[in-house]
Amino acid sequence: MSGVRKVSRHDSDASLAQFGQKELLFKILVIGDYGVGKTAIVRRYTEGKFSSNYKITIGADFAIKSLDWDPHTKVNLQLWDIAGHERFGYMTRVYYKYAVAAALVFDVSRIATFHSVKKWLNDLRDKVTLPDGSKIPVVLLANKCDINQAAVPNDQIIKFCKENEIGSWFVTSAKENLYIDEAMQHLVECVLKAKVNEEIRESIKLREAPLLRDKKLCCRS
Ligand SMILES: Nc1nc2c(ncn2[C@@H]2O[C@H](COP(=O)(O)OP(=O)(O)O)[C@@H](O)[C@H]2O)c(=O)[nH]1
Ligand SMILES: [Mg+2]
Repeated sequence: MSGVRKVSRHDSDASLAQFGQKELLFKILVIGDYGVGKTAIVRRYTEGKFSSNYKITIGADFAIKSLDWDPHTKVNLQLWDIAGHERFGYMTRVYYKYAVAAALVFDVSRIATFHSVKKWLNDLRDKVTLPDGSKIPVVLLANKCDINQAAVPNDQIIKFCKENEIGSWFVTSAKENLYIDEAMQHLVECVLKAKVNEEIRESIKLREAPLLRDKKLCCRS
């Protein structure tokens, strides 16, 4: 049995155009060392539950969370739990394929899991980019903040984020339900912003195209 309940598969880019509503599907990866709370975070976020005893999950698995983002937009998040592959310390390209964002998790009470974050980030950035070639948005989650034994000082986390171009980090607790909604909300905002930028770039390219006489100049941004 898997640790994350499969809810349903949604068709990519399903359209609610007839209701004047746009529906988006974002694949979001949840990665990090074994035991940091990835499954707990996904469960908390998608089902509102916490358990201290999850079965080890085998194989890639995902859960869906639907957000009514604004009156015109519904966002379906497909959260991919790493599902028992942590022991390898990296993931296959197939798992990363089509992902538009990632939550990178470590356990604040175990410094070794923080040291692994760099490895996860390198693997991620090596294997996946947004369609325009830019880095996918990443949020760093310092989980289990309810445990009063923070082994990783905040300044180390801040320094790491700065050095590795991670825009934001959140102190979270799947157990106490702290800052998980906020972190995911932030990640979706980043994806929407990246998507908007891409759309603008596309429209600029389209508008510029008839003006270009020299083909060699075409489509360079
Ligand atoms: N105290 C505390 N324990 C947590 C938290 N999140 C997860 N855990 C516990 O940490 C263990 C590993 O969690 P799990 O979600 O299976 O980790 P995963 O291997 O990264 O998927 C389980 O016993 C969870 O109950 C948290 O925020 N606080
Ligand atoms: Mg798990």
